[in-house]
Amino acid sequence: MLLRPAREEEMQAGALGAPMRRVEDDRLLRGGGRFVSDLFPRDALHAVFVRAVAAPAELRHVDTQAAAAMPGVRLVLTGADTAALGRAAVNPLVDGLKAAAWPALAAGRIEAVGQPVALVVADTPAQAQDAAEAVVVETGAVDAADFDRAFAQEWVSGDVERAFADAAHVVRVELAYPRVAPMALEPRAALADWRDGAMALWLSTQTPHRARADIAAILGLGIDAIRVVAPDVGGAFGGKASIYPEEAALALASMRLGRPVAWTATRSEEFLSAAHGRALKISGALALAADGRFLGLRATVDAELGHWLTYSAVVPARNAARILPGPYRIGAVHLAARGSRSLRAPVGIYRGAGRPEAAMLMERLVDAAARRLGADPIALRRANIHPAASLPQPMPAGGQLDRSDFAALLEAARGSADYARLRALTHQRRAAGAVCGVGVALYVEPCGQGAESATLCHEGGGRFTLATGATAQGQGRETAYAQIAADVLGVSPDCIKVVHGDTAATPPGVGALASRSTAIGGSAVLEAARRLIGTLGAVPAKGWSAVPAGAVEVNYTAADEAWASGACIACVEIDRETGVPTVERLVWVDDAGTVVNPMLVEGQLRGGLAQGVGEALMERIVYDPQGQLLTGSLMDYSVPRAADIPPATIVSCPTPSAANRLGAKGVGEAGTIGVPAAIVNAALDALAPFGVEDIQMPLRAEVLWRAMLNGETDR
Ligand code: SMO
Repeated sequence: MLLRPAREEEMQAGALGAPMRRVEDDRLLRGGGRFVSDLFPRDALHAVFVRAVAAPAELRHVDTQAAAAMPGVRLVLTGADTAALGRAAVNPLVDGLKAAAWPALAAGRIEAVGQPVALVVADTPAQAQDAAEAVVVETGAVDAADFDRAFAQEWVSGDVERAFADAAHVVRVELAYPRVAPMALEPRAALADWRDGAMALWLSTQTPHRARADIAAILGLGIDAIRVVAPDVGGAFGGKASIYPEEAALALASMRLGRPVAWTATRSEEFLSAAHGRALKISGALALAADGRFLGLRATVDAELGHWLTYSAVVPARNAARILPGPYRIGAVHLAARGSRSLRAPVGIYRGAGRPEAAMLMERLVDAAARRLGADPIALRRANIHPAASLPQPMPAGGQLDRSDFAALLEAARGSADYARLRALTHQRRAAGAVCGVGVALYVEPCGQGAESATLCHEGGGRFTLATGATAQGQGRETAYAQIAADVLGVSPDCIKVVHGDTAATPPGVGALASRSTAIGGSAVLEAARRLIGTLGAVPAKGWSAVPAGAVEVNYTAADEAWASGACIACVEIDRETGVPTVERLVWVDDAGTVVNPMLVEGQLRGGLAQGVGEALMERIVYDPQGQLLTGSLMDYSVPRAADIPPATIVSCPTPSAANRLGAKGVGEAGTIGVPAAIVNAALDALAPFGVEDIQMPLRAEVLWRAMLNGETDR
C-alpha cells in the first residue's frame, strides 16, 4: 500500500478514502488518554482479589476474620456472598450448548488456578493487598473434575465417502494451535459506583452495552439502573468482549458499601484469569484427484474452553468450522466442531477467533497436497479456487462467501513477491547449504454481520454530533466515522464530533469486535448521514449555516455478512546450527473492500500481522500437568518486540463487499489469519529436504533444530 502524507487539500475532495491522520493521536500521544484507572475518584476504595493457588480442589472454608480486622479494610466478600448473583450470558451459536456454572467468586469448589476466591476492599491498594494475604483458604483434595462436552455439532455437504473413495491421494494434517494471551497493553480495570439506586461502571471493555445487560442480570436490576462507560481502552483484541467474574464481584462490593470501588488487574492476573485465545486442536484430510482437483475435505475442530464460558466461548470453534473449506471449490465436506470445559483459565475470542486455526489447517493441507503432487503451491490453489464470477457462494457450515477475487489476490502476491525468482533463488541457496523455504497462504475471513446503531445530530451551524453503539480500543474509530459522515454531508471531518463507549450517551449497540465496526457501524453512520440530509432537506450551496438543527437515529442491519480475503507469501530461513528462524520477507495482498482511510487500514493490518508473527514464532501459554501457569509474566511469556517483526509488503486489492451499505470488509483481525499459515508453510518448505512433514507452533528455535536433527537421523 503506497501512502502519501496526509494533506488538507486531499480531504476537501471527499473524506471517504482519504489518508487522514487520526484525530485521537494528539491527545493520546501527549499523555491525555483517560483510561479506567485514570478515572478513579479520590474517595474510591480499592479491591484486591484472593485467587486460587491450586486446582481442582474442594473449597471447604474461606476464613476472612483476620483480614476483615486489618487496617483500612471495609469489606471482604466470598463465594457465599456472590452465590445469589445472576449469571452472564453466553452466545448460543451452536446446537445444544451446555452452560457452565458462573460463580463470581468460587463456591464449593475451585476449578482453575487463578480463579477469584475472595474480594478484599480497603481504603488503599496496599491495605487491600496486605489483607488479601491474611485470608485463609481451606481446601480439600478432589478427583480431577470430569468436564464433559459443552457442545458438539456437525455439518455435511456432498458425498464425502465417495470423494475419499475416489481420491488418488489423501493428505492429512493434525495441529494443536497453542493457547495464547491477547496481551492488551492496558490490563483489565473497573470502577463500580453504586449510588441512589443506580450502578455506574467504568470498564475497560469492547462491549459496554452488552456489559450493561449482563450486569443488570447479575445484580437482578432493571437495565435502566445501569450505566456502563468504556473510556479510552488500551487494546482488547477480543479479550475484553465478555463480562468477567471480577467485574461482577466489584459491582456487588460497591452496592454493599455505597462507595465507588476500583480495581486494576496486574499483568500476572491477566495471564492467570483473563480469557486466552486459540487452544484449538484441529485435524483434517483433503482428498485429491490425480489431476490435483480437490474432491473432499474432512475436518474436526476441538476447542478447549477453560473452566467458565465467556460470552463468545463458542465462537472460535464455530468460526473455524464456518470458514472451511476456505476459498476452495470442494464438493464434499464433513466438518465437526466440539468444545469441552477444562481446569484452566477461560479461552475466548482473540484477534482472528478460529479463523487463523482453520486457515492454518486448510493452507497446510494445500501445501502438503502440492508437495505430494509435485505441483506448484500457487498453481494448485489457482486450479481449485472459486472464480470471482461464481461468488457469492454458500458455505458448508452456513453463511455465504462474499464477493472476492481470489485469482487476483494470488496473482498480485505472485507479482509483488517476484515469485518465480524467489523460488529459483531458494533452490540456489539450498544448493549452497542454506535451510530456506517459501510458503503461501490464501484465506477468507467472515467479518461483519448483524446490526449497529448511530444517531447523528446537526447541532446547527454545520456542527454535528455522531453517537455510535460501536466502541474503540485504538482503531481510530472517531477518525473513520467522521470521514464517513463528512463525505455524505459535504463538510470537513473536524465538524463532526464522534461519541462512543458510554451507554448513557449512545444508542444501544454491539461494540467493537469481530472486525465489524467499519462494515456494520460504518454503514449505520453512512445511513444516518443520508437520512439526515433527507430529513433536513437539500443543503444550500452556501453551506449548513442556514440549515436548522435536527437529528436522526438509525439501527442498521447488514443484508449479509462481509467476507474479507487475502493472499500471503513468506520466506523463512532457518539457521542450520541453532534452528533460529528468520522471516526474511512477507508479501500480503489484502482485500478490505471499500477503504475509508488507507492509513488506518494499514495500521490495523500491520498490528494484526505483528500478533500473527508472534503466535507463529514465539507465543505460548504453558501450564504444567498440575494446572500451574508457567507463563504468568512477561519474563516467561514471549510477545514479539518491534525488532521481531519482519519487513512486510502490504498490497491493497479491494473488491467491495455486497453485504453492507458501505461495501467495507474487516481489517482488524486479518493479519493473524494468513500470515501465520504462510510462515509455517515456509518453514515446512525449508524443512522438506530433511524429510520433515509436520511441525507444531510456535516455531521456536528448539522445535526447528530438533526437527532438522530428527529428520536427518530418520533417514
Ligand atoms: S477477537 Mo475480536 O475482538 O472479535
